[in-house]
Amino acid sequence: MKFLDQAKIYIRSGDGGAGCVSFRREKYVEMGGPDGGDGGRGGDVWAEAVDGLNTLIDYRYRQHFKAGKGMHGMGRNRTGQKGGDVVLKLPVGTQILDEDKTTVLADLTEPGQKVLLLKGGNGGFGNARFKSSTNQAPRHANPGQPGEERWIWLRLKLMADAGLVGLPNAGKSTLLSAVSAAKPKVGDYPFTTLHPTLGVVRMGPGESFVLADIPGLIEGAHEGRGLGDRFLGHVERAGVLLHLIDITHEDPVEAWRTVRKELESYGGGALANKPELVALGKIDLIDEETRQMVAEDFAERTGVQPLLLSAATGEGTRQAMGRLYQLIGQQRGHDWQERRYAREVAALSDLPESGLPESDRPESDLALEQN
Ligand SMILES: Nc1nc2c(ncn2[C@@H]2O[C@H](COP(=O)(O)OP(=O)(O)OP(=O)(O)O)[C@@H](O)[C@H]2O)c(=O)[nH]1
Ligand SMILES: [Mg+2]
Repeated sequence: MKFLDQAKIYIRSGDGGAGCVSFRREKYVEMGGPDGGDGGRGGDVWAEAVDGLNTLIDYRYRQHFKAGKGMHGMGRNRTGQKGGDVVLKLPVGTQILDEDKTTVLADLTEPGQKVLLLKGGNGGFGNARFKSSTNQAPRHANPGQPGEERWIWLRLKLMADAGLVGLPNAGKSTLLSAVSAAKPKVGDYPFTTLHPTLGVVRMGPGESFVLADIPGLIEGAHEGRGLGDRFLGHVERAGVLLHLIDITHEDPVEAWRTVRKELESYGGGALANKPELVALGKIDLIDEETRQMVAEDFAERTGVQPLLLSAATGEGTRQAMGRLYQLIGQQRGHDWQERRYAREVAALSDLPESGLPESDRPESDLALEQN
């Protein structure tokens, strides 16, 4: 599925229907009086968060959404029918922003959450409403109110529990594919990953967390270098970060500092303050003794004790996931897993047997059990 994390769309609520001018006309009933009905209300525009979506790609192909108009009122006191609503189905994690792209109008963080974006216009009163003792035959009805319109931005910030960050080629995507059933593209060149991928890491029965792999960061990413820092939004909601560094990098400390600097320049410190786990990866490429030396040197110079792992052989990956899982728990409070699990079960019960997402098939546990 193609990935798109922002889209600009036009929305319009329906016009209200006009009220009607009509008089009761029936055999043997003289001067039947006014019986013009009210116009129907215009349709509303709603946004709803739904599970099972993780891209806004649908909104690239269609950008205009208009709710239905209310029908006009009719004689014999018939009210016009209400216009049809429009419900925009959006992935959980979508923010709705004003046209200026800074004011947040709504943030959809829970599946099923529904917000009213534009209200339909009211229908006009029919002439039956204007009847009074002094005017028993009003020849007057109201027009319906027009609907409202506006342009809005949709911006998706994926809902991950932990985010993978690091320089390009550090091995982030390889690690994600080793610990989850996700299959991100892996390549021996920088910027293999062009958009974020989520994977479900299973820790035990009913225990799992979502790990997000994003494109690599380079120095100056916050000024738009490389792929820039625009994908960092996808780890903004994560509780913790896993910072992966290639142990064969000529200076792992320098690599760490480069990425830290980018994290600090992003969004007023939203990421720099998150708990960060540092791991030196690709340890299969060097011998035991050198690994320890590099790790010690790293700890001495930075004050951070790195974990050691290899996504290729699986060494150390299980421990790293365990540590991450523990940190997420501390960050999110004791019942976060129950809340997540309940959500997952609710999402699955809506799917037909063959429609299970890949990450929920039993094979997804294998990668971890092998370690
Ligand atoms: N030997 C060894 N090679 C690895 C390991 N992990 C990743 N690699 C290799 O390193 C290269 C880069 O891996 P990716 O997973 O694409 O790196 P990335 O961090 O996702 O890179 P970007 O998407 O460009 O940011 C690939 O050739 C991988 O096969 C590992 O644990 N051991
Ligand atoms: Mg990658």
